Amino acid sequence: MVVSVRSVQDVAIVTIENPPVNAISHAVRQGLLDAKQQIEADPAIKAGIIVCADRTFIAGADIREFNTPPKEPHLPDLVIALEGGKKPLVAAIHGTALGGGLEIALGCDYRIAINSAKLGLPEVNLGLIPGAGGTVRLTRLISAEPALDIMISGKPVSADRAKNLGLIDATCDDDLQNSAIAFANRIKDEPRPSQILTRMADYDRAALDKKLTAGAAKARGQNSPVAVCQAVRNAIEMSAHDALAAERKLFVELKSDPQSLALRHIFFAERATSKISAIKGVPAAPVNQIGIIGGGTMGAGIAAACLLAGFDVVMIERNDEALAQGMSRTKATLANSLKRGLITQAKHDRLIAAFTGSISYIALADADLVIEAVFEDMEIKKAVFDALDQACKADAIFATNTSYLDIDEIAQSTINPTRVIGLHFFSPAHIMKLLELVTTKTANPTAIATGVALGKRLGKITVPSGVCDGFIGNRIMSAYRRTCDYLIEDGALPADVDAAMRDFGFPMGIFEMQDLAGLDIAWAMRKRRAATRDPQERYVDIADTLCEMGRFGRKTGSGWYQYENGKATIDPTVTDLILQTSARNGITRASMTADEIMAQILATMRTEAAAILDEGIANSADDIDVVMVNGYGFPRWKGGPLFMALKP
Ligand code: T1G
Repeated sequence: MVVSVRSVQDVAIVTIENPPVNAISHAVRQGLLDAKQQIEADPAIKAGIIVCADRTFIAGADIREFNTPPKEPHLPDLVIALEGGKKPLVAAIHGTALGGGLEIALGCDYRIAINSAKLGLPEVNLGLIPGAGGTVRLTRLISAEPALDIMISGKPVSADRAKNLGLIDATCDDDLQNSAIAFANRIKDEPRPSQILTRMADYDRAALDKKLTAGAAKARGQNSPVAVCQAVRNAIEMSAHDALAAERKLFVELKSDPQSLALRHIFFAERATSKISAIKGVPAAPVNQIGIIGGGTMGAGIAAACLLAGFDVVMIERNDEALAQGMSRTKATLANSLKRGLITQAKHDRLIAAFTGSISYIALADADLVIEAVFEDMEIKKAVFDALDQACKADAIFATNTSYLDIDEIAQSTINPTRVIGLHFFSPAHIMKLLELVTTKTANPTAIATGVALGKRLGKITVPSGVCDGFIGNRIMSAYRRTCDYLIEDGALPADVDAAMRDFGFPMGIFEMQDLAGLDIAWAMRKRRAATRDPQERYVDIADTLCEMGRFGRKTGSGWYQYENGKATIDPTVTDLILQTSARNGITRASMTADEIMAQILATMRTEAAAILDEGIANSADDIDVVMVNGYGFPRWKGGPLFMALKP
């Protein structure tokens, strides 16, 4: 029974139990409708509460049902049935009340929530808008501007914020069910509040219009934010009946929009990446204390991520000065989280207390897992792992954060290679959600399972990768960066390529990105590989020339572009260099359109992805899409380079 009803004196308690997140499946909709009818028909019942079992209130409509024809009762009709009738309903919220879950709560007369609950209408993240009356009821209940903020951001609000907005009637401590019953006993003999659809909270039209214009402008080619803005306009300009009909029409259109299909694909793909068959049923090793070797940008960021996730962290550096710098980098990140209100002062102080450092590996005697993040040099890394072998307990798991060095070789240099994995974080490590878990030939299932569990605790999207040059993401990026070098030698200019990538939906183009990251990093790698490069492979040396000129990008004031006060401008020197290179190589330059540029970039991504799949480096095409969307700026609403290729 996904929906059950029991009563406590004259209050009915409707409990939904549809794990894992009480999503509104057809059975839940039917069960709730039956429960409402049962309450209305029972003379002994004066009021009802709707509560959910397990960890959360309803987290939304069941997204898995979206690709099949909807079955009655449809959710909008259920909400109307809940708000009708003679007896009041109280929604009792814990965990997250999201999407259709909040819309069901808006169909109730009252809403109460425990202090830790969150409430939102995140449909825009799926390329949709609320489709069960949420755009109308939320706008009319709490006023158009905060309603627009909630729907266009897709971000939930806290119970406290919801109370201040008038979205809920009360908050309570953890004893939710008894608080809800007490609340119901207080209101059961009171006149029912007016239905939300008959209300219209005041709003400032001028301020709203500014937000609506800004919201649509920020959409950057995405359809659902624009639809949210339209739905809010409808909610204040149309009758409730017409606004509901208009919302339904917009929702149905968006449900078959390729952008929504792509976003729903990515939603499930992200949750599937860490379901690795090789570790099914294998318990992760317990991890309480994590050692971080290296306090540079990555080491300090990883230390912050681990502290914020509740681990004890010991940072190791080679001398006192480097240790002090590394620890202060991590503490600065924690201070910033405090300043931005992401953590409380009490939590901040606990994290600082959980953070220690040493220049001696002896401090790692109790570490359960150690993440190495030192300079990208194989000999230096091997020396670190040798020291770890001497200092750490026999069952400690070792991980390297290397971006491209051979982890099999590192593992083979240790006493017990089965406990060595790669954990490739992306900078800034405490913010970027992507984590590539690199499994060596020798890694044992416990080490892999522990890496997956760590990723979950850190709130990461953990994608398994085999060992190869660049793993999944950097390998694909190196391939399409080469293609972009070919394109500028063949006739395009960096600004053309960057504009094409931005128009496609990337936050920035590949040349802007190199100037931001620094051209010297890739230059050093190209020089290291020069001796082994395939002489038959086309090689464009324009970037090398820029580096020889000391043009490393933003940090030197010029790279592919010239920088004045942080603003990029096209530099004729670079244009001339490109033209001369084409001439020197006998290439007759030909201009190309943005579509032609993107077609070549996408083709390269897919070719490299196919090789990665053939070599067994990635487990699935979906995993590769997840990497490109979460680590390389591929527009989420296009689903990834491989999902796009499947489009009819
Ligand atoms: N439908 C189906 N399955 C869902 C689901 C949903 N709405 N939400 C989560 N799951 C599954 C998920 O795939 C995973 O499955 C498991 O639950 C745990 O999820 C009409 C149209 C609630 C904050 O967009 O944001 O209502 O991998 O790993 O990190 O207007 O899930 O275990 O097999 O993410 O603790 C609107 C989406 C829907 C919320 C929990 N609602 N979900 O996070 O667990 S559209 C949403 C989330 C809608 C109406 C519209 C998160 C979470 P498995 P998880 P988590």
